[in-house]
Amino acid sequence: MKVRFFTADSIQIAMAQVKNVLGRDAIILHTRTFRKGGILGFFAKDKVEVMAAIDTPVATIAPQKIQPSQVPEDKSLVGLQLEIATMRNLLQQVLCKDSPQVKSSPILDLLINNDVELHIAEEIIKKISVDNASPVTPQFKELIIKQIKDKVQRVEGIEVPVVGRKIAAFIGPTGVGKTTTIAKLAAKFAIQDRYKVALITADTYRVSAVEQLKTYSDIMGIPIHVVYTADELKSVLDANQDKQLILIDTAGRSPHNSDQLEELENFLQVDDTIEKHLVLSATTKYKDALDIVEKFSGCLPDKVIFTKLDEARNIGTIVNILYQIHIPLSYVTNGQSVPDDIELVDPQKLAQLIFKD
Ligand SMILES: Nc1nc2c(ncn2[C@@H]2O[C@H](COP(=O)(O)OP(=O)(O)OP(=O)(O)O)[C@@H](O)[C@H]2O)c(=O)[nH]1
Ligand SMILES: [Mg+2]
Repeated sequence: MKVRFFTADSIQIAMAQVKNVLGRDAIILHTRTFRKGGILGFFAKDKVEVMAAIDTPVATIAPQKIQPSQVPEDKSLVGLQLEIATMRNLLQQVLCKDSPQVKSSPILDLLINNDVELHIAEEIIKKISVDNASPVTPQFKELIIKQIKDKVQRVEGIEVPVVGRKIAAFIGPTGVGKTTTIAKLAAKFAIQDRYKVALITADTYRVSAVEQLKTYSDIMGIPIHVVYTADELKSVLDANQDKQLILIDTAGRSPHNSDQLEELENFLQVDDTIEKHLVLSATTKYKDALDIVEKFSGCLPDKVIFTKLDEARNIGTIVNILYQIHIPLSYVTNGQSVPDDIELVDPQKLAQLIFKD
């Protein structure tokens, strides 16, 4: 094995030198970048050093004998080959990233610009078996929309039973739109569909929170109950047996406050028929949204509502969440207007928003 070092201004130039001197079969053993030249650190240039080797003697270089000490004794040949293969892979990855010859992928770029996570974008592209360099044609757009649409496994809004009643609670972090969403749904079910509806608010942290829902309940002529404890919730539920739909508002909880989350879990355990809608804002960054989903999972949410689609730059967070968790969606909201800005999720319409610009 012949080992040589090559130093150049870029990895591409160094690799060209490796190919020229050692030929196409050369193996890359190691690469490093370092700064060279300059005065007191100024004007120094980035340099790349590549350590490469070839198994057979090459005519263009003087024969060199490798000392046995250069090969670690405790390493088998297979071990060394594996190590070399790993290094070669790593280097190829670096080259693929930096090399201008590598074809860019317009579809990948498009998904990533829409804040779809890299591995999810790659998964989508793999599924539609598109060539890396393909432009974003209408056909590919349709295929991507279909992929995303298919990830919306189920859509289940609030279904009021013919006999008995439905109790739905809305949980989630602060300010995502829980109370506003409840007001929109209350208007739909009580005024439009003429069901017997009652509201309960457990958000007693702020006086204004109770006032907020009370204002809507007054306008719509729907009864509202304020509860401070789980026992009070139980009594109010017992006293409202005649209602067909009961909507429960809860105080926004920080996903990082485990005491608050535990309190919410216990509160909702009062009645195991309570359907829990986790409310997430489409404007939340994906990692934060994932954190929220994980932290609220103790409350066993049944469905997810995405709010503020009108404010979100894209639906990247929604797509990423759909690929990470398998939970039915219920509603999306797209504005502050009560009662208009809410609709049941339409998977096709939602998926199409990936290309809204
Ligand atoms: N743009 C937009 N704003 C919304 C939407 N839904 C709610 N909002 C606004 O978001 C703000 C917070 O809404 P709330 O309903 O009070 O949120 P919340 O989750 O109940 O907040 P807390 O009770 O404090 O946890 C209000 O200004 C709403 O008008 C929506 O779909 N789009
Ligand atoms: Mg609220």
